[in-house]
Amino acid sequence: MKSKMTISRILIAVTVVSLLVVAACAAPPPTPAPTPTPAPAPAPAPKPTPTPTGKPVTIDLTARGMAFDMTTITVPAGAAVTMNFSNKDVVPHDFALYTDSTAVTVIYKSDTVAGSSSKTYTFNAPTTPGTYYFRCDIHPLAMKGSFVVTAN
Ligand SMILES: [Cu+2]
Repeated sequence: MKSKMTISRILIAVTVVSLLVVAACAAPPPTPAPTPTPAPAPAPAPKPTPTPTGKPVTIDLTARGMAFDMTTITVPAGAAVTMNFSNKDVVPHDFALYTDSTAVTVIYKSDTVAGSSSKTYTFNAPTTPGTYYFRCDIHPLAMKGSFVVTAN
């Protein structure tokens, strides 16, 4: 009786092992993992030009007789402004652009232009449409105006 049990157990064990072997053989060979194709390197995005960013605009601003020849300068939002600044006086002037007439927050400030000379500046207009403020920082009460930025 005891040996019969043992034989039964052995048979069961052999059967199980056989089934496992058959199962292992029957199992489809592991498909090789597809070689990951390297993603095509994306074409380098064109680098944005740091400055200028917007539509090019040229402004000729003349200072003469302690006054600017324009009291309103209008440009499109974000314009790349080239300013030809001509100082026809004997005293120095400059061009400073502020967020408003409190002249606290500077958007752009040029170098001083000595009496009777010219300089060309480039700067970006604000990207937010609105009315800003410009002046000569040397003669802020006499030389000032509105810098209007229009929607593109
Ligand atoms: Cu001035």
